[in-house]
Amino acid sequence: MQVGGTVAAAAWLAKAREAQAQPAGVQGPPGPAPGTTPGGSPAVVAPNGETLPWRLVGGVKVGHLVVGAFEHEFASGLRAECWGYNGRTPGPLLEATEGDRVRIYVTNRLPEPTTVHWHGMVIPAGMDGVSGLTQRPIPPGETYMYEFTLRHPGTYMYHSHHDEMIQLALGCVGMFVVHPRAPRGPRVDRDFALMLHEWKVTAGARRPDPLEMSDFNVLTFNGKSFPSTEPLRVGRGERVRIRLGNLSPMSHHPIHLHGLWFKVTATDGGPVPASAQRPETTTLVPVGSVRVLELVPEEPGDWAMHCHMTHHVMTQMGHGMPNMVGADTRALDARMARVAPSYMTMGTTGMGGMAQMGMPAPSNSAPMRGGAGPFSHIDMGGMFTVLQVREHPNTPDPHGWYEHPAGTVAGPADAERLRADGIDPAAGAPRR
Ligand SMILES: [Cu+2]
Repeated sequence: MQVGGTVAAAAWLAKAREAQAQPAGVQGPPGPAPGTTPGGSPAVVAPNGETLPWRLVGGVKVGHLVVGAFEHEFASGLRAECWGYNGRTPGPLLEATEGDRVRIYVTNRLPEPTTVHWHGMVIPAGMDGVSGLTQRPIPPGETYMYEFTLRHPGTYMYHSHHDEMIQLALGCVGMFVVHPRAPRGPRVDRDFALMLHEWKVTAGARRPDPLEMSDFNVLTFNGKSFPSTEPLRVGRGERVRIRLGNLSPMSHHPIHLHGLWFKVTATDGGPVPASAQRPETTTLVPVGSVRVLELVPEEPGDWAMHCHMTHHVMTQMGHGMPNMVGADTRALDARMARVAPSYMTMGTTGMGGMAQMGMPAPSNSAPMRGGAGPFSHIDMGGMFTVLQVREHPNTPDPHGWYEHPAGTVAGPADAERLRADGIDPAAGAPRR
């Protein structure tokens, strides 16, 4: 009976994934999600993720989450056994509409009990998923049923509420969007959901270390580190919503967007009144919180979007190394060369250039990794992605990157122009 159910669920999920892979009427990923919600907003896109398919049974939206272990790839060259929902972390995006009744089955394939808590949702207390307090934990191998009505639209999350330190650190997290039934506020053209997370993956280890408290070395948007993060593609002048959820074990993430200003229009506690929305370029997303941003980009380009904690955008770079910046290591290098001919002390001029040196690294690690950029190597990894603002967002870029109009890219200063402007690079800074 259980085997039959599992096979049916697997077939259903496979079919849903297939449908997800080729959304009708969309040219090139990512683009607007197929269809719109009853309130008229576009469906939410989860970059690098997927949306849980519902099955309508007697007017109830029925979904199935299978909690288990699986191999997850953070970026090419870096994999680990994570825990999550339906073979992914974060789990599939749950997306429904205000007033919907949902019935969510949770099958536990972990080696220990679990629960699912619906973070931020106001539902009957017995559905809140807190192990011991509101329900018995789900034993391994068993399936529990949660059922409630989505009374309040908003952006919420879901996560384990049993053995939280282990299960959240290993990836038992996801997002849950409830659209309003009638339009609220200005209609958005694009809607994205990104979950922020952090991990400690010791080089060569099979699993992330759930006991780490501070030295996280893999930082992710929707489970991926740059350059494996899928860009967010939008049109110039479009109204864009980005829903950020943070279920990292320990860190708050100040998320920064370049080239535009945004307002925080909602949290997981509901809409922020217009009078309390202030313009920002960075917003802190504390652990256990959602921040919903709305923006209208006016300047096309490839704009960086990243956590502004510098250690969170240089995955696995430099932790545990001595500080060599500015050190004169010529004598040391000469001595070391006697025993190791190719020896060179690293980090004396900073670490930005180390990303592209292709140094030998332990297997299953992503040290000193960034990504290829249109001008040179991008030395950031981790919690970094690109907001692609285009005049024609549904037309692919011929070279994969923004084509800058002539004369709008910073470059080497022209000697004649320097002279005309009275700038002498050999002199010190101008004095007043
Ligand atoms: Cu961060």
